[in-house]
Amino acid sequence: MSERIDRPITFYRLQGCPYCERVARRLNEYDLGYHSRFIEPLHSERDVVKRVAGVRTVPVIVDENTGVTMAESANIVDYLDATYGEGDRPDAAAADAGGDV
Ligand SMILES: N[C@@H](CCC(=O)N[C@@H](CS)C(=O)NCC(=O)O)C(=O)O
Repeated sequence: MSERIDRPITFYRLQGCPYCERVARRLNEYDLGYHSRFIEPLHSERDVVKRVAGVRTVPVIVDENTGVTMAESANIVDYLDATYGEGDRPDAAAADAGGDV
């Protein structure tokens, strides 16, 4: 796992979801450890994200390092940039090595 953070980020996502992929790319770019939680495709059965974040959409992240729970891919990407970015973003190509822990 990445040593950038003490606790892996929990990442609620859905297979094939482009918004989730956007967040995954950024997590990988910053070499942040995370656990993926793939949720139920059926909207009505997405109780876990509803409970955690108050929404039934994904992506959602829970970052216990900062106490942040967040939905909406654009907000999550902004949050990751602001919290873990160090000026210029690392080359996306170099980031594909990261991933689930
Ligand atoms: N604006 C949201 C859109 C997310 C979104 O539409 N996610 C889809 C999966 S790809 C979803 O959860 N759809 C269920 C719904 O809209 O209730 C974002 O950028 O995160």
